[in-house]
Amino acid sequence: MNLKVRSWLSAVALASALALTACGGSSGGGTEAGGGANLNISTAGEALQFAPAALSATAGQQAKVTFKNGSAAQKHNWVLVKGGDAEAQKVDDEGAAAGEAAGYIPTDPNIIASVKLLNGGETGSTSFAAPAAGSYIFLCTFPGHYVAGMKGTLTVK
Ligand SMILES: [Cu+2]
Repeated sequence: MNLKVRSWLSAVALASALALTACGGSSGGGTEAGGGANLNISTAGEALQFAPAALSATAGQQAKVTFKNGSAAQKHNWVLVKGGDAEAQKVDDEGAAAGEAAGYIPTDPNIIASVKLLNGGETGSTSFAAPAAGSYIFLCTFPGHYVAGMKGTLTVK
């Protein structure tokens, strides 16, 4: 190996070391650190209601929803929808059509996030990036529950 090649290799090694240092430095300043929202929700006992029925988050924030089915006997899920009552009703109808094998959760472009169908006493969770500022409906798509009032609002600021 001649001197010219050797010095070139040293330069490459040095550049690599500097690049690694630079990467390490910038990742420490990430916006993700400790910025997530942990949102806990349950049901109002055996009632077909979420408790609380209002959640809030900040746009773009990583949100984790942990849903505990507080009922002993009823199955429930948690589905967050983009849009208004019409979109929520459509998702509810599609959920019923999807059936229990799908956890009553359909494939619909307006679904932002969901927690699977839970048996009584079970807990499930979902993580997602909070959408743009606005008001979003969440509902349980187990047949008959949304119509009975099993819904709530996620307010994104
Ligand atoms: Cu339900």
